[in-house]
Amino acid sequence: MSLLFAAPGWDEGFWLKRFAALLPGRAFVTPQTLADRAAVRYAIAWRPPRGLLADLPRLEAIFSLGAGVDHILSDPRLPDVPIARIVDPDLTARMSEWVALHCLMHLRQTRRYERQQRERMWDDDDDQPAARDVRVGILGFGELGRDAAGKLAALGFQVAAWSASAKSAPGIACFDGAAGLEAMLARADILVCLLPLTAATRGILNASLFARLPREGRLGGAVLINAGRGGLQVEADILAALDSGALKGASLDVFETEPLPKDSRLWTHPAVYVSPHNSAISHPDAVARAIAEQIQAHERGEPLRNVVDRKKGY
Ligand code: NDP
Ligand code: OXD
Repeated sequence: MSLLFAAPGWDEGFWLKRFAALLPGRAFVTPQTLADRAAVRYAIAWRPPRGLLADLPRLEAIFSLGAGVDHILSDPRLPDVPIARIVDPDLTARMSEWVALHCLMHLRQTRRYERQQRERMWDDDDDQPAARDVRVGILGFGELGRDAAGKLAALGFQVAAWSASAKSAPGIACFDGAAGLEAMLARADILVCLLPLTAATRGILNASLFARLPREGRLGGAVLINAGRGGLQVEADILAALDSGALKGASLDVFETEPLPKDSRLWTHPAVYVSPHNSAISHPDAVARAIAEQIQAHERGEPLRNVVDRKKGY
């Protein structure tokens, strides 16, 4: 029986050493060394090559090396086995750090003061809003959205969150469904997106949505922060909204095409922060341990945790 590690572009030696230490005595294969397809029992994957996971007759489960699973579910030849994703406190905490950092950077006008420092300009004549004056709306109230919401509320922001199903949480205004989205957008000075990429959410961050954001908030316009997936956003619409004033600023960690093409205007737009899809890189030891523990539990007859609902797509 073997474990297939399929994560093109990742350092296979580094990862296989970690998995071998946690799961001693197992055979590990990669797409390049895969010879006996009938021996593969588990697949550990990040953006696996299309069709690779088909025709593995003894495959019992697929483990995503990240929290998202769109990179696996998009394979039209995906076998019908459970897919488990990473839910890890280290990853969650790092995402909340990034979200809080960017909410605070927009609140405290970091770009402006960096420019002023470069120009040796002492301009303190400013009306500084406090976090309590600013309304944050979070799209997605799952593992990541919930943690970020709690931390932003602790900083004093007025926090709301939107999910598919109805939720409640102390101190957070919760919205769900289509009507809930309208109500939440209307009070989002900062819109944070922590949604998964599914058929229902693809392209949701578009011109029509930006037009429903308030312009009268204390930041002088709405700000978009997206760390969900690049496929959630229409980049041409973001740039047009920044130019028209429908958006005041944006922080983007994910992009339609990654790496972000060199000629994208997002790189140089003065109101945009770009980070290279690393808002929440969890420690490799934490990821490997989480997957190894799942495999060991499964072999003791325990149910897999964090299994994806394939109908919902997340
Ligand atoms: P969860 O599955 O825990 O949460 C997803 C949330 O989105 C849930 O609240 C869900 O609603 C909501 N949702 C999904 N579809 C819809 C919809 N159509 N309408 C309204 N709400 C919807 O995921 P996580 O919080 O763990 O992760 C979210 C995403 O973050 C991942 O899928 C991944 O793409 C991204 N990510 C990005 C990283 C990065 O480095 N940039 C790192 C890690 C993750 P409900 O609660 O009702 O189900
Ligand atoms: C993830 C990611 O989904 O890093 O974990 O994007």
